[in-house]
This record gives sequence, structure tokens and C-alpha cells, in this order.
Amino acid sequence: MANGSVRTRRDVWSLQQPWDPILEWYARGVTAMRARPIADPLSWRYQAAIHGYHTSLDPYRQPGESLPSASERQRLWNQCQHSSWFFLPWHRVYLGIWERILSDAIVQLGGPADWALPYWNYSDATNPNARSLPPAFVAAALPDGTPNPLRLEQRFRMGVEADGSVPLDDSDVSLDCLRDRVFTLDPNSGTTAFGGPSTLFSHGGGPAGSLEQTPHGNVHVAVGGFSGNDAGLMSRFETAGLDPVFWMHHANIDRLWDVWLGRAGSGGNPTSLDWLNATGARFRFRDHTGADKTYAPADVLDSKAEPFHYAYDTIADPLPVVVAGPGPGLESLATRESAMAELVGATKAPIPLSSPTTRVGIELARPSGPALESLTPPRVYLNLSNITAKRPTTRVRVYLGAHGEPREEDLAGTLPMFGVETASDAEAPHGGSGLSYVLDVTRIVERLKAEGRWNPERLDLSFVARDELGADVGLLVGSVSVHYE
Ligand SMILES: [Cu+2]
Repeated sequence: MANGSVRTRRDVWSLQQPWDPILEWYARGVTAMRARPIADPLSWRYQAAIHGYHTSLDPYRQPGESLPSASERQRLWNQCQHSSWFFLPWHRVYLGIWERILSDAIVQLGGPADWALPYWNYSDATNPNARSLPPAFVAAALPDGTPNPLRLEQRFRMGVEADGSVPLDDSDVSLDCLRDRVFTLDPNSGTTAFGGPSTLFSHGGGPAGSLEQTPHGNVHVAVGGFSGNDAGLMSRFETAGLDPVFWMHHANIDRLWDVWLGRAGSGGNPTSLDWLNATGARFRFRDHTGADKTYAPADVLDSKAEPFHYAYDTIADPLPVVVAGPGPGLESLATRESAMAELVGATKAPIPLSSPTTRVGIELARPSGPALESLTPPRVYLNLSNITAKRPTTRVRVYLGAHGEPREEDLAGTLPMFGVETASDAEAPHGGSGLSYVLDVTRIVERLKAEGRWNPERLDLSFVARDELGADVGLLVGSVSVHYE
């Protein structure tokens, strides 16, 4: 590619279906990368292993094959950053290097020098097909009759329908995360934030940022699915990168970071040097030449510049413009960055989710801190912490209210179980604490108040499994707490 030119990552559904040259070259490049042995850093499997790897979960394992050295695996594999403020910049580097490796493979095959990874905009309300996989990810063969590596048979056994439709509904791909004004989540604050909690280089333990939860986590587990004790590739950290859908999913997540930064009211990226320079925690990779390199968020904030040179066809704001005025969602940034939400209630024991619907009630105290004095109604957050399971399992919907059938308008959010069994395993890298999510339920509480259905002394919740939980899952929510801000 000529110096100074910028690749344009396009909406996959805006391409010619089924076989736009971008998709056909995507497939041919994947085939070339898949032909390389796992010890080759430019191979399909090595690249997936950077995100996560475990021999027992590797579907392509060949008896007797050699892996990279133990020290290289230790240094460069199992690096994925989740539940961390490094989630977005780490995955940006990961995709940027991978895109260059695939593009080089395409050039070697005689393809275009400006190939760019397409993105999957499952939240596009103007596209009736948005939540389906494009036909290139369903077709059995390429136009020349060779097998299509963008299709994975396993997807169609576990989650995805034969026509490519994916079990996602509006709430699963909601972009409410864009309304969060603050990037960095104080893990003890009880509130939500767009980008994730300030952490060292690590994944797991703290709450996930709002983008990482929805749509990111929901799309992973909807495409991956699970069945019995098994889970689809996209449902686990250790196998997600083996699915070609992973890359166009994460391209969209990366794009949403740029969308958020461009929104009126966005608080922007962290300015802390601990984040910008990833002090003591620089991201270690081998680049498209195989050379050892380290990166930090500050190196990749402008995607159009060195080292990756790409842009998106659009980063227009998909949500209605925020109008200034009183009410939930419009608190000042200054207040929000200094405030801690006040704990007003919590469960006293872990909650086993062993039946299709589980109900809990939480006693609420009167706020005594800043939420009491606030002139505007408090924002209300549910903190669901240390969600653990022994096996892959289904998404769980959380509803306010516990009487009769849960009402769709009382849906507080969905808990995606992406990587739950690894996050729950104290023996796994960064594991043991399970998954934690924070849901902003302010708008539901305001409506319940308006309808006369809000009880300030008690909050009832219903947990509803989206599909069958599976046998011996041992799904447990460690604690639920309610916070006012
Ligand atoms: Cu992901």
C-alpha cells in the first residue's frame, strides 16, 4: 500500500452480496493463513491464540505438532483484555496487526493492496438484515467452488440459523452504552462507564465497561452459542479468534469507540498516563513481519496514522442528539467524575440461577449521602458481581419487578456469559472472580415511579434464562447491589 494511504473499513452489509471482492479476498486470505502452522506467528491459529489458547479447547489440534516455545506462549498468548480500560486499545492493536497480516497474504495471492477488514453493524436499525450473518459467512463454497473458510459448521449447530440469522434482539444490540459520558469506570463507584475499569494489564475480576457488555458480549455468545458442555468458538476467549466473524465484530466495536468519541457529551479518552502509556503494562505483540513490538493506547489513538492507517466509512452518531435539560442522563460531567454512587441495598447471599426464572427482593435504605440532597431524581444502578459458572451457559435477562410475567419494558439488561467458565476458574489466567456487570436502570425506575409501581423500600428482580441453562452449570450471581447517584 502506498505510503500515506488509508484503508477504509466498510459496513459488510453495504458490500455486494454474496461475493464482493472484499469478501472473496477475505476468504482467500483466511485460507492462506490457515495453511500456515500454528508455530508461525502469521498463521490463523497463532493469531487466535494471542487472544486465548488452551490445548484442550483447540479444535484444530494435530497430534505431535509443535507449538511456539513455552516462553513465547507465556509472553504473547492469552493476552486478551476484558473488564479493563485496555479492552478497546488492546483490541485495536490486535486487529490492526491482523489486518496487515491478512492484507499481505492477499497481496501475495495477487489481490488488492488496500484490502480492509469489513465491520458488522448488527445495530443498524435501517437494515432489516443487520442481525444476520452476510451470505459470504453462510455459503458452502467460494465462486470458484473451493470450500469457504468464512463458514464454520459449528456455528450452525449451536446458535446461528441455516439462513445466517443470529439469535439477537433489539436489546442485545442496543447502543445505550454510547450515552455513558465517562470512559473510565471506578470499580468501586457502583456506576457505569463506556470504556471499562482502570486496571493493570489483566482481564477479569472487575465490572466490564458498558460497550463490552452490550452489544459486545451478547454478539459473542449469540454467534458462538453453546450446547451441553460445549460452546461455539465465539463463546470462549480461547477460541473466539478462530471464527472469521470475530474480526468483523471487533471492527464494529472499534468503530463504536470512534462513534462515542465524536458524540456531543462524550467525556473523551482517559488522560491518565497509566492508561495512555500503559505504564508497566505495554501490549506485547509480534507485528506483520514477525518482529517483537510493544504498544500503548497513546500509540493508536488516531487510527489513520501510524502504525495502522485505517478509517471507517462512517462514524455518524446513530442515536438521537442529546438535548440539554434536567432529568436522568443529563448530569454534568464534573459531578459524575467526582461522584461515587451510594450503596442503598444488597443481597446477603449468592443467588443460584438454576431454574428458568429466579426472583430476588432487595431491601432498600433511604439514601443518606449526596443522592438525598440532589435536586434531580437519583440515577439508579444495579451491580451484578462475581457471576460464575462451571460450564458455558445461556444469556440471562434481568427484569425489574417480580410479579407475574416480566414485562419487556422492565428489562434492565442482559448478562452475556462470554468466557464465564474461564473467568470462574481460579486456575485460568486472570480467572477466579467470574464476570461482573453494571446496569443503569434509571429510566425504568423513573417510569415505574410515574406509574405508581415503585417501592422505595424494596426492589424486586427477575432473572430469566434466555435458553435452557444446561445441566450442572452451577450458575451463581455472587451479589447484587443497588446504588443511587
Ligand atoms: Cu470480543
